[in-house]
Amino acid sequence: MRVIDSHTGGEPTRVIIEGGPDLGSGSLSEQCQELASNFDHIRKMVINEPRCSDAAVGALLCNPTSQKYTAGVIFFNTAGYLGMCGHGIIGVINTLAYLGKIQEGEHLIETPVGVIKANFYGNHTVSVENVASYRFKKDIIVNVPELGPITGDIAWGGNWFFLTNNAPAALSMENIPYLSYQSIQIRRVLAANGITGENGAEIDHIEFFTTSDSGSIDSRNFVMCPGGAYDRSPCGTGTSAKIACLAADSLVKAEELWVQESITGSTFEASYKVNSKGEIIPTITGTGYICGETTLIFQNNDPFRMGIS
Ligand code: PYC
Repeated sequence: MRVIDSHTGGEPTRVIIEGGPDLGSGSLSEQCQELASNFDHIRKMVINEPRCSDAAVGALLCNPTSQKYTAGVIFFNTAGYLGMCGHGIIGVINTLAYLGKIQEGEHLIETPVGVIKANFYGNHTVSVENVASYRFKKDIIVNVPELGPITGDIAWGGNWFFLTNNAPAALSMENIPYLSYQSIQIRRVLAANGITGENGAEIDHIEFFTTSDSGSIDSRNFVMCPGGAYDRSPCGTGTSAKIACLAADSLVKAEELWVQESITGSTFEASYKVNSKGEIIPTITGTGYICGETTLIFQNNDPFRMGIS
């Protein structure tokens, strides 16, 4: 199996370019179901240690349902499958460009949660016009052991987020282990109390946010992804969820620029427009860099052929 590794604002994406399973020609959510039901071992082999890690997001290129789409893509990580992945789309577009499969310009990419529009400007830079994003619930209070009451919003940006400015410590690199531990506690409390996204969907991303030290940056965040790894990038779907909350509170106007910084200091530029249905459509712009081209080898007698689960 051949993969290309890239990073977007420090967050890794691993794209399978050869040797992945054929998932047929159903809708992307049907193909994702097929992958999860019959080929979940492939996800584990590609993304789990020792061949990869908790920090990375994998991307399987699939048959799109229409020729107008440049590609279909299913994102996954060590914990399972992601509806969408903003940093991952930037990684996929840079990977396709590196392989000479796409040129600068607009590319429609199909994901299990909808079609997104990626604009490749060259020079590693990609804008992602995301799926419609919205705040589902405002000011939800959860009682977290050791922390007490934490107030946050539940929002959709292609994945489900609980967003709070009640960060348990400063959003700085030396606090990453503590922020990771407490964000996982919050996720557990949400699940234990039946607090979900719409239609009972699990809230699998927790986002702390605060102001930035830099005057040109609007917000700094820490995002805990499904599993135990934090996002090294500002998180495209998390920034979309944040933009949806800001729009709902009339704190950011349509087309206004919003700069989101990650815990590692990388940034995404964000803005939104309102479509004819009145929905918030965020656009996230960031850069991605290729950092590896690898043939993965799975020897028959390797006790960790399937990865460490
Ligand atoms: O950029 O949307 C994102 C993302 C989700 C999980 C990791 N990155």
